[in-house]
Amino acid sequence: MAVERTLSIIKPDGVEKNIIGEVYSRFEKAGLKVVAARMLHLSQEQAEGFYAVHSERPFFNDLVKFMTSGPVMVQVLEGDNAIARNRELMGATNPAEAEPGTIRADFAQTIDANVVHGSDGADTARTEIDFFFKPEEIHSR
Ligand code: RTP
Ligand code: MG
Repeated sequence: MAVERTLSIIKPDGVEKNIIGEVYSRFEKAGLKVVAARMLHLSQEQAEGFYAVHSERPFFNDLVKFMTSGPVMVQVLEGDNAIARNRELMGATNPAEAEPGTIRADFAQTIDANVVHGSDGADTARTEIDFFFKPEEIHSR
């Protein structure tokens, strides 16, 4: 298995629910290491830029509004198969369809407020990590 890096965000609802530690614990138990992290409140420009791929989708404005509604916790996860492993931990986008025991099934209420983001492939992982972190801010170990 290849060691990969992926970008994870604990969205404003996750920070508000005070479950940063709970989510980090799930990463750690799954063998993923937090190798970079920062809390920030996204500006409208940052949220629009980060989700530019969705700019033509009907939910884009709601998504940007939600992602700028409070602080988020952004982290780079590293480990074997990190991209897919993180997506497994997150569960389906719509919490109503997420497998029991996943982060979204356990903590999310709606498809908009679904607690976490995770890169969906190798190319997006690279782009999304570069969006938030300089190489010297990432601490592999
Ligand atoms: P994410 O990017 O946040 O990790 O989630 P995802 O890959 O599972 O879902 P994606 O298709 O990339 O959509 C990004 C976020 O937009 C919101 N969304 N709303 N109302 C809707 O139909 C709808 N579809 C997507 C979700 O909050 C989703 O996480
Ligand atoms: Mg996505």
